[in-house]
Amino acid sequence: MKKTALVTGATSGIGKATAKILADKGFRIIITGRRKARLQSICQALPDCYAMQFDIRDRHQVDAAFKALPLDWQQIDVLINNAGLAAGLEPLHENLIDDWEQMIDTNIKGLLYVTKIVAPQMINRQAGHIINVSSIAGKEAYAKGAVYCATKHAVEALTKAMRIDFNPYNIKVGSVSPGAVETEFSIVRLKDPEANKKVYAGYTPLKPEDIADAVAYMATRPPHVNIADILILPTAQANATVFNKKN
Ligand code: NDP
Ligand code: 8X3
Repeated sequence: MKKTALVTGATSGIGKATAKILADKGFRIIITGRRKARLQSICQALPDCYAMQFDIRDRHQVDAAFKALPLDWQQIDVLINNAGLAAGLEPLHENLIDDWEQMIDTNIKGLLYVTKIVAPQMINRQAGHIINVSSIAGKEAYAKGAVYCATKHAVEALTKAMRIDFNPYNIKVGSVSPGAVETEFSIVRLKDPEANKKVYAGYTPLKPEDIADAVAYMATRPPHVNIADILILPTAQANATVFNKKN
C-alpha cells in the first residue's frame, strides 16, 4: 500500500518541491497552505493528492481542516513540518512586533498545532515519521535575525524533544537544516518582490529541489534507520554569514 506524506507550506519553494519528489517516489501527498489557487494547481499536477487550506497560525482552522479529511486520507505516515517564514531583517530593537508574532506563531506554534493532531495517530499505529524543516538559523544566531533564529532554535529543541517523547512508539523524528535556498523566502522576509536579485547575487544558492532530495532520502530509509539531521549549505556558504560572493 502507498504511504501518505503530508507537507505543510507546499504552495511554494521547499514544500512544493518536496511534494513533487515524494509523489515521484510513490507517496500519496497531502499539501497545505493559505493560497487556494496554488494548492489546487499543484495538487492537480500530482497523481494522488489532497489539498488542505488553512492558516497554520490559527489552531481552529487547523483543527477544522484535519476534521474534514476524508477517511482514506486520514492515515499520515510521514509529516513534513515545512511551513515557515522570516519576517524582517533588522536589529531586535528595530523589529516590528507584528513580525515577531508572525514568525513565532507560524514557525513554532503552527508546527506544534499540526504535530499535536498527527502524532497521536502515529502513536496508535506505533509507526510514523516526522521531519521538521529547521535552518542554519537553528544552529547559529546572526545579526538582524534574532527572532527568526530563535524560532529555528526552537524547531531544533522540539525535534530533539519529540524524538525522545515519541521514542517508545517507534516514530522517527528528524530535521533538515538548509542554508540559503532561492524560494519566496527572501521576498517574504524583505517584503520586496525583487529581493532575490539582491540576496542571491554573486553566488549560486541552493534550489528547493536540493532540500526536497534530502527530505526524500530521509523518508525512504529502511525502518531501522532514522536520519536525525541533515545540514545542507550552498558550496559558496561557509556558515550563517560567510559567503564566497563574486563581484
Ligand atoms: P517559501 O516562502 O517559498 O514557502 C513558504 C511556505 O510556507 C509557503 O507554502 C507558504 O504558503 C507557507 N506558509 C507560510 N506562512 C503560512 C501560514 N501562516 N499558514 C500556512 N502556510 C504558511 O519559503 P521556503 O520554501 O524557503 O520555506 C520553507 C521552510 O524552509 C520554512 O520553514 C523556512 O524557514 C525554511 N528555510 C528556508 C530557507 C531558505 O533560504 N529559503 C533556509 C532554511 C530554512 P502560503 O503562503 O500559501 O500560506
Ligand atoms: C533561512 C536561511 O540564513 O536566511 O533559514 O537564516 S537564513
